Amino acid sequence: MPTVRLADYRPAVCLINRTDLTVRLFDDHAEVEAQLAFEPNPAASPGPLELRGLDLTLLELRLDGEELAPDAYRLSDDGLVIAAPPRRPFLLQSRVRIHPHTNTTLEGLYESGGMLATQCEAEGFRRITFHPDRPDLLSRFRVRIEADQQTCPVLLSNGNCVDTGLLSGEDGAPPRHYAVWDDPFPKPSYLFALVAGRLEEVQDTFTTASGRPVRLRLHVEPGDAPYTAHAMASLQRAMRWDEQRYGLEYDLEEFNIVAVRHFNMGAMENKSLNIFNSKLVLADAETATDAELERIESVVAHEYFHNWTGNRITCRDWFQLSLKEGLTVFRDQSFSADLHGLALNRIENVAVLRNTQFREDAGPTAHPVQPDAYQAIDNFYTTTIYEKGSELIRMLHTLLGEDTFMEGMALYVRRHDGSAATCDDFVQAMQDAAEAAWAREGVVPAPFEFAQFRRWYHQAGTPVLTIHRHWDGTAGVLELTVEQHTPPTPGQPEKQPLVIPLALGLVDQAGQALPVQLEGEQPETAAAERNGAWGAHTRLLVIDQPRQQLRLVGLPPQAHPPALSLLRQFSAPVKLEMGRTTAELVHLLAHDSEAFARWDAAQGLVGQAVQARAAGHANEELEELLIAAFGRILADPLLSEGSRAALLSLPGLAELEDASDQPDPPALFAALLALQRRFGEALAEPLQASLERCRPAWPLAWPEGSGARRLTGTIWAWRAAAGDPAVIQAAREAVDGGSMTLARAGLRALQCLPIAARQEAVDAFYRRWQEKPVILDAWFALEASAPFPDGLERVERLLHHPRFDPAAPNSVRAVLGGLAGNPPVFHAIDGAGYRFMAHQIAALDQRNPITASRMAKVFSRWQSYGPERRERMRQALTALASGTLSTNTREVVEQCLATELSASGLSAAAR
Ligand code: B3K
Ligand code: ZN
Repeated sequence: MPTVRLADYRPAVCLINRTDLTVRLFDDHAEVEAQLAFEPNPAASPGPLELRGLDLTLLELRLDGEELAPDAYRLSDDGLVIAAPPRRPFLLQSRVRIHPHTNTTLEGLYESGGMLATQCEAEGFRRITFHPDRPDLLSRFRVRIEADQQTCPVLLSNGNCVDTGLLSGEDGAPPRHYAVWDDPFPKPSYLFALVAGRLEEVQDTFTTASGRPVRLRLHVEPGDAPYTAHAMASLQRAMRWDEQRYGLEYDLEEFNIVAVRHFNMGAMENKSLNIFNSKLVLADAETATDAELERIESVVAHEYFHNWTGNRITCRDWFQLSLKEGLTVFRDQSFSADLHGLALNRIENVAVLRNTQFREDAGPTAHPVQPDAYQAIDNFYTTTIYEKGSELIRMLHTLLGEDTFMEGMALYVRRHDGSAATCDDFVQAMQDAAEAAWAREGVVPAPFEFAQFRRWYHQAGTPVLTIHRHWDGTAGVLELTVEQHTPPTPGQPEKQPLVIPLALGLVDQAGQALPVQLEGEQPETAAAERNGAWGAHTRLLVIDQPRQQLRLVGLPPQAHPPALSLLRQFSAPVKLEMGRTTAELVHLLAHDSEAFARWDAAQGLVGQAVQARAAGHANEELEELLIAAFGRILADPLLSEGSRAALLSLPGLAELEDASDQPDPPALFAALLALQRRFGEALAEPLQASLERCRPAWPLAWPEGSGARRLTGTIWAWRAAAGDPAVIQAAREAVDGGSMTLARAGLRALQCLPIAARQEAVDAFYRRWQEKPVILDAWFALEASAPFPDGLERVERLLHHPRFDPAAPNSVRAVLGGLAGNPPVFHAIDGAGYRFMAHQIAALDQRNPITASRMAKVFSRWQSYGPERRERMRQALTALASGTLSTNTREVVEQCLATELSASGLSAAAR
């Protein structure tokens, strides 16, 4: 499969004005008639016209009404080329046959639970009809759908429905009908959508800021309507928020969401017809956890926000994917933070970033936020494009401040609305707004160079900041030496220094915040003004040199240096390396007024405690300190239950692995469990008291009570690990209660304990939810990650379970992802877990390459493990590589096997 390169980008030879489709749906196939109105592109030199097409049977091809002579075009496996298209506007008509009912890739048009639905991003449209199918070609779509009225009463596409009616058929044939949809906004083909089926509809309305009514409809499988209220309310909140914060209004008379059971990812932002994985639509407190409700709210918002950042301004080519994804993630994170509080939201997002993106950035599939080459674009819907992309936008926001950032956004929208843009266009709009603001405010010199900031888009790898300090206790001067370094990544051995916003604070011996004043600056008041949203006691520094010295002056002279609270609010996606002592971290955990840095201190300490246990010798002293600190946190009246739960949360396994040299995942996993038992035993009383305090909040409706429920989950896990019979019973009984959050907290608390109550709870959950596939996936995941010796047989049984649907990516991910998250079984030293996984991925790849290639990334860190695991994983990868693989999976497997990563890129990463 050839590599696609950004350097090869050329404007299309022809533009398209209109894409008119007639889609005729039948029981076992569909026929698609397309009329494409082309015209020569003045920005391109003449050349052959390339249309893409996959698994299409061409029935007819006409140019301006005339059948095209066989020698006028060339048909191949992946498209059709017209050697010499007319140098004037022309109409190309094609008619093809496709087979949605046997399409297991879940791309293009396919069947799911009796309905037909599409997924076109990135390159699915070519499975529907011949088309250039590139994001920089925007055209107006008009779509006529014809189908059996009984099996497909609902017919949907983008835009407004302009006509419906009955078709006169043959006598005795089942009645057929049609609907015509017109989308007034030109769009790229990846935003096309079509849905046909028997669907139940839930309606509501929204009136835009300028007073236009919008009809909102959610379409779900019959029987699911009672579970749609949360998604609908989330949509309305998102629509309002985008008006209020960004001044961006919805632009059509209707907005539709369809829930589909078989879906490769979370959801898709097709213009006015969002298609969602049903697990991200169907939810209430009884059927979904608080975390799931919050995720649904944020994904509904994310897809809605794409209407401006993605649809109206789209991507010129797929190398610009983060233009829409990074920005839209930033927008959905801001939305959630506005609704539920910035501090906890930021902590959650950073935990995800560290456990997924940092891991990706340190392995063989590391790539820049703007990659410059790929084989299968689907492999690039990664946490780097999304989450790191969002961090880049956040850094711009941090560096420019809210007002200037919003001016940059407005400029970006003004310049590029209705067109396909690049990441560079976005940064340019920000730069222009910033330079205007700096000129207005007399800011000289510029606080940073945009050209240097742009390197973030092109350089892969997580930068490491190494900080050394020198304390002059007599003068009250703290000298910091900050060095930045980005480790090598595949294809990028050398890295350039970046612009890194570093937010910093100081905490004195008594736990008070000290003002941060750089040498040569005015004290206090000036700092407060300059820092804006950060407040007087946080200083935002710009690190842009390989090595930089900073002198913090005006500090009270004393023997002990103040504690350094660094990277507040996680001001940049970097790792810190500095010799902070346990005492200093404990001090920050007790006193830091900034929530993120405080949480981060706890994470660092717990991480050390886990590593010590995994290495075979518990650090008693550290554990005692943590127990005392957690005791204080549990009793601290100034903290919310949610903050307590966050401070008590344990680091993720991926992050722990990345912080170890040759990690031993089963040992880390056992250490985490043992530590929970230790905390549960040592903190019995404060945990019990906190439980009593949380209990009255259990029945409150989300988002109320979610902090208390989360803390309850932690307490249950720790106390159950310590063997508390009352907690074990409460956890078991929660499965039969009215809150899914508590039910799953109970299951989690019991999950790793080889006791009868565990199996009883799991069985009870199954009995209760066996008819609801979306919910039952949680059961599949639980069973697949049960850390018991019969692990692989258990997984094998799950894969053959009558309720397991191999065509549903959710279920496949539940079982295979559950196995990958089951260290003692997946990482068994004999390699049986790896072999099993490789075998399953190879089989899955035959049906669904997108889901298979994602799963293949479970092997990506093979080189970081000890010699035995490394060899067994390599064998599993090699076995995969020796079989027939899709382009998607082959690309991932080959990246993993390529050994160009230098030792330094692989060694234990800094924290
Ligand atoms: N844009 C889609 C993702 C499409 C993935 C294609 N393989 C969802 C989103 O990011 O909103
Ligand atoms: Zn998106």
